[in-house]
Amino acid sequence: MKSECILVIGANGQIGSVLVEYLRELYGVGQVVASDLRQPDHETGLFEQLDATDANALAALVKKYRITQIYHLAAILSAKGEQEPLKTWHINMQTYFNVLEAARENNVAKVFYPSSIAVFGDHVDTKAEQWSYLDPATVYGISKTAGENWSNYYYKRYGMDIRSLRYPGIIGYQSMPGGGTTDYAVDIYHKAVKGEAFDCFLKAATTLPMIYISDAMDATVRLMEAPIDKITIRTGYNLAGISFSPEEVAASIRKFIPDFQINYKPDFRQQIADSWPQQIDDAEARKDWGWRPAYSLDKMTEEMIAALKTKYQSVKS
Ligand code: NAD
Ligand code: AKB
Repeated sequence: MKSECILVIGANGQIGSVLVEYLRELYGVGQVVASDLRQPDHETGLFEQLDATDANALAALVKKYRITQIYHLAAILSAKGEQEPLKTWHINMQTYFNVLEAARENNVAKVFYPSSIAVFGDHVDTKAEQWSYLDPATVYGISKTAGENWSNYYYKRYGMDIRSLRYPGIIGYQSMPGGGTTDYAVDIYHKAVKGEAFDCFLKAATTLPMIYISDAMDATVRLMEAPIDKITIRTGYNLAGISFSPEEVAASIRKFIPDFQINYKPDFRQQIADSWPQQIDDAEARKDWGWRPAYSLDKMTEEMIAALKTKYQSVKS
């Protein structure tokens, strides 16, 4: 067991609730402090309520637990962010500045910053290369691009070990997404397993980059555990899993639930999706720290459906 003390900020969200368990298995239950604005539904280890916009409260937690690594997950995502752009900018940036400063002042050894495919915009035609131009169309994407640049600045200016992934849309059965444009790809499985038709807020052929939660966890820890000399990118690494459209995921679900039905009712999120690339080139992550995704669309669908069936059956009984 490694002697780390890890702080996860935004731990109750879609990624955090899975990542905390993953890190606790790896490092030990007592080595991971979960924190969030809200109390968790159930506590499985150390938890501290924290508003990460409060710099003093955040720094006090880092001191109290002698934190060695911070995973900073708190943010407002793309679709929700468009409802309140200035508030989104404030939360996404202020929380990150507080993390960077608390880490710098307290010699935190490593920081993880989750970036997103939302950093790309209209200048990417179909496939985003690592060094494609970044012209994000959403306030969320602008904040992620700025966050990446601040990560690089703190690395260069202060020598801090900050590592970052540009996550695609994350799909998992353990938790629900919190206001993104890729959320449909989680909701669709819940509706399918409950035997309900799904109203999709994107058009049938809208292809987006996605990744299964197990692959996302593997990539995150693989990046954070990589020897420091293997990390050549200090903004954010491109990361690819599986790209698919709503009609393709519906077809995959029908292999397991043949009568599944989907209707298309595009809303404001279509414009956000249209501004994002369809494919991601993650050659740098593969080369630098050996990244390889394990899940195909059908393999993910099979696992999602099996896990959600078990979940809903145990709720009934
Ligand atoms: P989420 O919305 O599900 O969870 C975010 C959590 O942060 C919530 O539990 C919320 O209560 C908490 N939070 C919000 N404001 C806070 C504050 N001021 N102080 C403390 N906690 C606060 O988000 P997620 O999907 O788990 O995403 C986690 C991170 O990964 C985000 O930075 C997001 O941008 C990034 N990301 C997510 C995806 C995805 O598909 N889920 C894709 C790309 C990047
Ligand atoms: C969103 O849709 O906002 C997120 C993301 C891809 O960053 N899932």
